[in-house]
Amino acid sequence: MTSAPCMWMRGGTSKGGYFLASDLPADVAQRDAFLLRAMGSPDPRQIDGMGGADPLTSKVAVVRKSDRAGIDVDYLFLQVFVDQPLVSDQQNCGNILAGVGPFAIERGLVAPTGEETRVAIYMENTGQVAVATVETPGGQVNYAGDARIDGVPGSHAPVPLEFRDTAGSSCGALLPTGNAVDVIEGVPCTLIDNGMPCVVFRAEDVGATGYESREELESDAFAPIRAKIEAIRLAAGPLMNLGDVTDKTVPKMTLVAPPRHGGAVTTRVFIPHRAHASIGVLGAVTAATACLVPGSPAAAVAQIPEGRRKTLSIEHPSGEMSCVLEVDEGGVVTSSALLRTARKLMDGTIYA
Ligand code: NQM
Repeated sequence: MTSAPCMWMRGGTSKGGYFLASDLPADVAQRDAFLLRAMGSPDPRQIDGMGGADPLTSKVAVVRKSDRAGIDVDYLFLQVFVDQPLVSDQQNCGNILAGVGPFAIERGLVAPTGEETRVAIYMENTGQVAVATVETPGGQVNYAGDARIDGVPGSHAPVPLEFRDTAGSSCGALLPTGNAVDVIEGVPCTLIDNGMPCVVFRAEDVGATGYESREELESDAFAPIRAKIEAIRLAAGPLMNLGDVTDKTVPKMTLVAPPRHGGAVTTRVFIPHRAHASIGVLGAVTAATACLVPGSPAAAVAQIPEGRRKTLSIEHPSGEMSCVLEVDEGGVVTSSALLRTARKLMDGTIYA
């Protein structure tokens, strides 16, 4: 196969190609070879393809109509590595998820239901469900509006996302080791998965401040700290039921520090080798959840609002992401919600 229909979209703070499953090869090896060529990987500049030379812009959504009860569409997220010939389905992506509802309506997989259309999305990577609300005045997806998210210039139509039962999405349990704290390489860490496997530790415990820019985190001066963080990651993978994570994009390495702008906590995230320009959606939900784990490194630096419904503002290198968490009487997080935006950039044929 050398070409396929494809829509290029920004979803939250990420960007990538959205495909109908029926437009891609059913054979996984053929599909991945096609996507690598389409993105221009492996090549640090992705010069011969559509990828943006950054893991945040080298992403793919594969969408199909669902035959599951109460679900509109199934969404498979694929991370196309920039500089290695790898395509991974080993993580989810809540940013690319923001474009799935609009794409599904545009492609006729979901019928608009008035001013707004709720799209129930089964996330194949983790076997969980998200609900996106898409503005559809006059039966058309509307992308223009007043909603702003940090990390994206301008304003767009809001796409609220709701998650339930995300605990243990990939690791089998919220705290896969059963501990609030595990000490790895001498660093107290919380190994946690509330939608995204993350290792959460205090920035100062690895010699960082937690307030570095993306450039500083990726600079030569930071290399010894990155090496320490990678050693922690490789040790944490098997403890989190993820096996050997050498070639995987999880767990996400999440440095936390006290908030500086009135939020709940400050974060810097390695995903896992590049530093995130902001923070992932499910990564933010998981970091917020770590702040609620008594005795954890995140709880030690976080400012937590009162009440069963809490808005935790997660500070990151380009602003903040507000996560609304609902907790039960035992303090266990039962659902989360976030605001994203998405935009259709191109609809056409991609050549590989
Ligand atoms: O955590 C990047 C992103 C993500 C993932 C990454 C994401 C999420 O910002 O749900 O959105 O962590 O690799 O797109």
